[in-house]
Amino acid sequence: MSNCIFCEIIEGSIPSEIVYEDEAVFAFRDINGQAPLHVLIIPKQHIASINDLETNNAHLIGQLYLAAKEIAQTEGYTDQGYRVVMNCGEAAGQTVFHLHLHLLAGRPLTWPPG
Ligand code: DGP
Repeated sequence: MSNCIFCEIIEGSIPSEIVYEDEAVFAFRDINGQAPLHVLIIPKQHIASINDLETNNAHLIGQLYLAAKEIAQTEGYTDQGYRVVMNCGEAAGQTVFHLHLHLLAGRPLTWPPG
């Protein structure tokens, strides 16, 4: 999709530090990391937010979580623990309207989040 930063990252026209890629999923380090590990896991298909999900996206959402599990394992955080979170809408802090999971690890993560 034009005018989408994350679509441009998938295409490679905006550089990123890629940590995972398969036929449907792309993952790269957050430019403004909030923890020693902060990776964004996104579908290659442009979907703006959770509000735009449809029933036929259910498998894709599972693929995002399986990628999170694999990246956490590759980066060495399986046993220590990690957080996977998806913001939906401006009040929740969503700033980029291309669906993305945040994968965070490497420091104590408090609850509830701010
Ligand atoms: P959210 O606030 O949930 O929409 O998260 C968007 C995240 O995207 C935020 O943590 C910063 C990150 N981000 C925005 N622009 C870029 C970029 O050009 N490159 C990378 N690597 N991350 C970006």
